[in-house]
Amino acid sequence: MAALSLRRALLLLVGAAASSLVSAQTIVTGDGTVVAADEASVAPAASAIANTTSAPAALQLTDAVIANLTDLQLSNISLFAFQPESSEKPAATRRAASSAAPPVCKVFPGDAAYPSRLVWAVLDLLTGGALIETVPIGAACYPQSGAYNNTKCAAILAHWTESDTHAADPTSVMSPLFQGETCMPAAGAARGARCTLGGFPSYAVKISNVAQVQLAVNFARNSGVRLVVKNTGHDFLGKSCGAGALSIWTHHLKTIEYVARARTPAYSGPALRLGAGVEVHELYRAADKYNVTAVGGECRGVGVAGGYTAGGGHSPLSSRLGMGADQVLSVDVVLPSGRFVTADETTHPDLFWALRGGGGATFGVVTAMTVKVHPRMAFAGANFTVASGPDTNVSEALFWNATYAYWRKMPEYAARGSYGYSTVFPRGPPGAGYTWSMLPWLVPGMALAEFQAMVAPLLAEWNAMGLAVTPLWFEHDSFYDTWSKGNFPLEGVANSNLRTGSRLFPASVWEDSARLAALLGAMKSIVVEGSALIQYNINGKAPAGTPASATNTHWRDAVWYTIIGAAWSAGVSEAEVKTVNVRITDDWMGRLRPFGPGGYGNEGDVMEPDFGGAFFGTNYDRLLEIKRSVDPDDVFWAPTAVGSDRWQVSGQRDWLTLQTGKLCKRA
Ligand SMILES: Cc1cc2nc3c(=O)[nH]c(=O)nc-3n(C[C@H](O)[C@H](O)[C@H](O)COP(=O)(O)OP(=O)(O)OC[C@H]3O[C@@H](n4cnc5c(N)ncnc54)[C@H](O)[C@@H]3O)c2cc1C
Ligand SMILES: *[C@@H]1O[C@H](CO)[C@@H](O)[C@H](O)[C@H]1NC(C)=O
Ligand SMILES: *[C@@H]1O[C@H](CO)[C@@H](O)[C@H](O)[C@H]1NC(C)=O
Ligand SMILES: *[C@@H]1O[C@H](CO)[C@@H](O)[C@H](O)[C@H]1NC(C)=O
Ligand SMILES: *[C@@H]1O[C@H](CO)[C@@H](O)[C@H](O)[C@H]1NC(C)=O
Ligand SMILES: *[C@@H]1O[C@H](CO)[C@@H](O)[C@H](O)[C@H]1NC(C)=O
Ligand SMILES: *[C@@H]1O[C@H](CO)[C@@H](O)[C@H](O)[C@H]1NC(C)=O
Ligand SMILES: *[C@@H]1O[C@H](CO)[C@@H](O)[C@H](O)[C@H]1NC(C)=O
Ligand SMILES: CC(=O)N[C@H]1CO[C@H](CO)[C@@H](O)[C@@H]1O
Repeated sequence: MAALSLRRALLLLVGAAASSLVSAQTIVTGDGTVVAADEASVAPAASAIANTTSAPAALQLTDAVIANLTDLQLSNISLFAFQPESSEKPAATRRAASSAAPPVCKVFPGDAAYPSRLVWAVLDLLTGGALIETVPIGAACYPQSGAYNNTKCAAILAHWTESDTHAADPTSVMSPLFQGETCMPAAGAARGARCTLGGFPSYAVKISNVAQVQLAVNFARNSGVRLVVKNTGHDFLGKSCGAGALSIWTHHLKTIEYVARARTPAYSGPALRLGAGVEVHELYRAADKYNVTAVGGECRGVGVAGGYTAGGGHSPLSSRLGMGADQVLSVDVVLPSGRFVTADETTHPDLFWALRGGGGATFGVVTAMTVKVHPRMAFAGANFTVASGPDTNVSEALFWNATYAYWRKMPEYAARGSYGYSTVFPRGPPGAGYTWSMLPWLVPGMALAEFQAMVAPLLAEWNAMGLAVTPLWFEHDSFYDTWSKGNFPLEGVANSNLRTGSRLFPASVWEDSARLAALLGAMKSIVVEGSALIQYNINGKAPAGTPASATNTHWRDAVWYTIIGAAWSAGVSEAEVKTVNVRITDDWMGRLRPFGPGGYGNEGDVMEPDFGGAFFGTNYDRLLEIKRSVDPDDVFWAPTAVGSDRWQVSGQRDWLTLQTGKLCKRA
């Protein structure tokens, strides 16, 4: 749509809004004056919000721009206006003022009130040609899709499990389950096979400046169209897709600037200013360039200033330097009203608190943030693999005894600043054994000799059991080398038909040996029944001096963070799919909840029964209050986000919520 010229869009407008336009070439302005409808009269407003990549915040939508458009009496221009000040007042005042019944559902394609193509063309014009009419990533593989391209299909299939493939697409997400898997790429998709949008948004704005975000937010709020924010698409719960929605695609906001001396009431020192689209590998490379250490995830492509920090953000550095959210000094955000503000300790402090851990797609669209960085430091660590099974000399009993020995020491390691990231996978059906891979275990700032001394008692305990493990030790003088030189795995994404859930276990469980034994037994039983286990031995405390944030309170006393999950084969019966899903939420999670009431919302179970308490802890009530105050009408909505329970996606089963239906208020 980028090719739409201003002139053509105007002509389109003329066709639809003849009453305010005398002819194709003129416009009647507010005071009745007839002016030529050409670039000279309309372009100033449009060019004032044209794009830039160098300073995204330099271009903002202002009342003056809207006034210019309004003066021209272009049809539907009110669709792009800010929320009137009166409704920015506290919720109680506003409720009394507006008597009209709120809409029951977000406007959906096919509804009479859904914006016409013409109206979308105006949005495209105003955003400088940034509107994309979306096409499913897999459409290239479907002969009947209108986007068939066998070469492209082969490339998508070859790179399907790489996060870049999905981050680079306007709508693709890495948990395709929630999109409905309605257009999965497949070699030789049968002629006639259907490829539909399913849970993909209908339109996306490819963002390069703040004004475009404001236009999209205003448009969604005024038109009633569902709004989605997509950055990289890593979300585990379907939070970055949604049927019929307009998506704000932040991936291209890539600026990284070094700030030598950032100053806030709580901090004085170096920082990095990050655009919303910056990914973990980009952050780490920049930090290395500036000779500092920055906090990000363990993987390559997660969006640091997007969902990662918004949800708390765990890191290989967390046990020493805190969570991702603990690094934030200020946040630039477009609010649900369309207004652009910077929130920090002193300005908009409630918002600043909420944006650090209170979840993505809830309080607005973050366009940039400033995060503190730390001195370059050395790292020591190790990785190893323990496998049991008929082709090994490790019995299952020995495997579990060795695993228990490690699990028992988690509080001790967490207290020393350890980050232990490992996976336990069943190697096949019962009896095939298990593989436990440490990927890696490290301590920021520790020398190798000290690290080896810390690990030695565990190795000795294993030796006494008859298990010989020879770790691969490593030592690097920077985090970038530690992270990039082969000690971390490249994680595959976009598996089909996969459901996961997560739990955080507090150190207090370890103080009661009977409870600890019960927890370890429960975890073992889940893996024995076929779950994968992704586990992190971590210390989620906030470092001294960190301003209070909305980070899930369950992170703060956690020493063990776990993700469990299972997949099912394509084409199995609905009953079998239900069995797997119910087992995860009710049975497996149910066994773990008594020991760990919290889960990590960024990697949680979309069906978590008390998602507020589990994903936000004791912060939930205050977060809900802030949500209701900045977004009383729920312009922003995402499954399991704060306040999300008053809406639901229609047509869903009670054991799994996908993003494939119309979003409606709960009865
Ligand atoms: C392979 C893999 C590895 C991971 N590793 C880690 C890890 O090491 N540590 C960790 O803590 N987590 C990790 N995660 C989880 C990750 O933190 C979440 O998936 C996170 O939400 C991703 O954010 P995103 O912006 O990249 O993804 P998206 O899916 O694009 O967005 C996630 C959520 O944030 C919202 N959002 C995105 N950008 C913005 C914005 N600018 N303003 C407002 N809302 C926004 C979206 O609407 C959505 O609700 C991992 C996930 C995967 C799949
Ligand atoms: C509004 O329009 C006037 C007249 O064309 C122009 O001079 C001015 O720069 C415009 N203002 C904005 C903010 O676009
Ligand atoms: C937006 O920016 C891109 C990249 O600089 C440029 O190619 C494009 O022409 C710009 N579009 C408009 C409408 O200015
Ligand atoms: C098909 O896809 C390839 C690879 O993305 C691209 O180079 C080519 O231009 C596409 N062909 C057509 C006809 O669009
Ligand atoms: C990088 O940082 C370390 C730790 O602060 C310091 O010792 C070293 O001199 C710095 N190197 C350069 C090239 O500035
Ligand atoms: C340690 O990690 C490296 C890099 O991922 C890998 O090549 C090696 O096989 C691992 N070794 C063990 C013992 O797990
Ligand atoms: C595992 O531990 C149990 C309990 O301590 C012990 O009885 C058993 O002999 C151990 N088995 C192996 C193979 O180490
Ligand atoms: C298993 O075999 C390896 C070498 O193949 C040996 O080092 C180890 O001690 C053996 N372990 C047991 C429990 O027999
Ligand atoms: C929301 C709104 O005002 N939509 C209008 C936009 O303009 C078209 C064409 O005039 C109308 O049909 C819509 O009702």
